[in-house]
Amino acid sequence: MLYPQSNRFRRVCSLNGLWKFRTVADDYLPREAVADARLMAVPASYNEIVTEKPLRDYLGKVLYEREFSLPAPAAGEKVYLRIGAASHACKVYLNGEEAGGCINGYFPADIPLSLRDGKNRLSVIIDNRLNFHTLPPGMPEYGRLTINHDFYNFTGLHRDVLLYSVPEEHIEDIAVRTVVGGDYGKIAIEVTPSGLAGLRCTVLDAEGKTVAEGGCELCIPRPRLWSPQDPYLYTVRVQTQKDEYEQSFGIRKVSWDEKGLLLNGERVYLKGVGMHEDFWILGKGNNAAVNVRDFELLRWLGANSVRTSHYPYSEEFMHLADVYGILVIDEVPAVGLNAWKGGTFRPDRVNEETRELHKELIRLLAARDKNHPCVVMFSVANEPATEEPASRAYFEDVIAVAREMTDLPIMIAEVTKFSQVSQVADLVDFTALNRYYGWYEEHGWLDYGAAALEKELRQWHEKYGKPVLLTEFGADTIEGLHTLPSEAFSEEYQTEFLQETCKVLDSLPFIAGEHVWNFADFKTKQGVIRVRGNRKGIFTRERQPKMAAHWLRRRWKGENL
Ligand code: BDP
Repeated sequence: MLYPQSNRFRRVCSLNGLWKFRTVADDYLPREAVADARLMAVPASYNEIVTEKPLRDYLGKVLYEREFSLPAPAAGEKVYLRIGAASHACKVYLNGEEAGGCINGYFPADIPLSLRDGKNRLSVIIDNRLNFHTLPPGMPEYGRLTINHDFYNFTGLHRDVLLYSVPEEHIEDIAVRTVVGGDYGKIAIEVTPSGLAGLRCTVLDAEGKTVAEGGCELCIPRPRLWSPQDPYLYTVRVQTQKDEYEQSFGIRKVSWDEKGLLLNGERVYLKGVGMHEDFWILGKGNNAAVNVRDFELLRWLGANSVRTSHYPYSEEFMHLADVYGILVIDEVPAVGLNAWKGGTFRPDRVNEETRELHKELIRLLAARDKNHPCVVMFSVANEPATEEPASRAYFEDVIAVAREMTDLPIMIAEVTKFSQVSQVADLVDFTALNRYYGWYEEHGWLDYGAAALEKELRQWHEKYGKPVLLTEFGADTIEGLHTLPSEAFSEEYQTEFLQETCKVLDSLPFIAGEHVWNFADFKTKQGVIRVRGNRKGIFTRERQPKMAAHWLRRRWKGENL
C-alpha cells in the first residue's frame, strides 16, 4: 500500500473538485449517468455544505459521480483509483460496472480500473449507516442513527481521490526496518513483490545526498536519529528495471519501562492532545491548510504528541507528524463499543463479526503506517465496555493480532472505573485512562475532582504496575465567557481544571504523559450537553486559542513566557 507518487514510471492525476451528488435508494445501480444531481465538493463531508436539515442528517446511500478521460496508457501500464477515505463504506463503479470499494470510513482503498478510450464515468455509492458489525458501531432505528461515540456522523469522500498509473511489473509495497546500534544504523528494505529485476536501493539524507546504496540491506554510519527535537527524515529510492519509488523514513528506537516511554533510549513524557478531523464546512474533509495550521499550533503549544482519536487520520496528516516531530498514538476506529443498554459484547451485538473487522483494521493500520517514525504506540480501542466479562476474549484476540503486526506498545483508552474492574488491563502495555473528574463527576468542584483522580490513578498503578497515561481530561468552554471566581464553561474554569489536574499528575512518579481533551472544538450530534458541538477544545473550531492554551503553552514549553 504505497501512497500514489509520480515520477518517470508513474503518473498521478487528481479527481478532487466538483462531483455530481445526490441521495439514492438502497437498490440504486449507476447504469446510466445520474440525473437530477447537484454539485458537491471533494474532498469534504456534504453535511455542513448543504442547507437542508433532512439532507444534513440523512441516513442511507448517496451517490458521487463524475466523468474523466486520460491519455492512452503505455503498454502494460495499470491504472488504479485511490480513494483516501469514504465514510463509511463505499462501492465504486466504472462505466456502470462494479470495480471495488472501501470496507471502512477511515482507510484508503486502491481499486484497479479497466478504462475505456475517451470518457469514463466513475460512480461512488457511499452508505453512512452503522450497525454492530461496523467500526464504529451504531444502531439505525426509526430512520435515525443511535451512536455512542461523540462526533458527528460526517459522510462523504473525505480524503483525496486520485488516479494513478504504475508499470505492469511494479513495486507494490516497501517496508523500511531500521535498527540503531552504536555508531551505525542498519536498514533492511523489504520490497514486495520480491524478485523484481534490477532491484537497487539508495538512501538519501535530507539534503538529497546519497548516504548508502546497494541491495536491501544497508548501513548508514553515524545516522541522525529521528526525534521530536530533530525530526530528521531519510528517503530510500527503490529502483527496478521498470519502476521507481521514493519512500521517506526515520531512524528511531521506541522502548518502554515501568515509568513510561523511551525514544532512542531517552525518557519522553507525552505532552499533547486528543484531536479530531473536523473543521467548519469541510466536516471531515482532508485539507492541507487546516492540517498545516494544526501542526503549527501543536508546535506553538510545545506539544510533543497526539492521539489520532478515534480513528486513523489521513496519510497527509501522518506525513506532517513525521516532519514536525509529533509522536503519534495511532488509534483504530473502535470507539463507541460501550454504553449500549443491555450490554455491548453480546452474540447479537459487538460479536465475532465485529471482531474480525477489528482485527482486519488493525492489520491495515499497521501496514499503512509502518514507515512513519512518528508512530510510537497503537491504541486498539477507545472506551470499550471492558467491565463486561466477554470483553476479555474479544480483546485477547484483537491484541494478539496487534502484537503480530507491531513491536510498539499497545494501549486501550479506558473509561471503565477502577472499581468496575477492567477485564483487559493486564493485556496492554500502558494503562491509559480517560477521566473527567471536575467535569462529568464532581462538576464544579475541582478540589474534590483532583482528590478523586489521584486516588484512582494510584489504584490502577498499584494493581497493574504499568505506566499510566491520562489520555483524556478536559472541560467544555465557551470562548469569551469569563467568570471570577471561575464557573463551569468559562475560560477561567477550563484553565483551572487543567492546572489542578496537572498538579496531581506532577505529584505521581508513574505518569507517562498527559493528553488534553480536545485540541479544538468539534461537531457532535445534537444534545443537551452540547452547545454547537463539543467545546472542550483548547482552540476554537476556527483554531484560535482559548485562555487555557496559553497556560498549557507555558507549562509544556517550560519557559517563563
Ligand atoms: C470521552 C470520549 C470522547 C468524548 C469525551 C467528552 O472518549 O470521545 O468526546 O468523552 O465527552 O468519554 O467530551
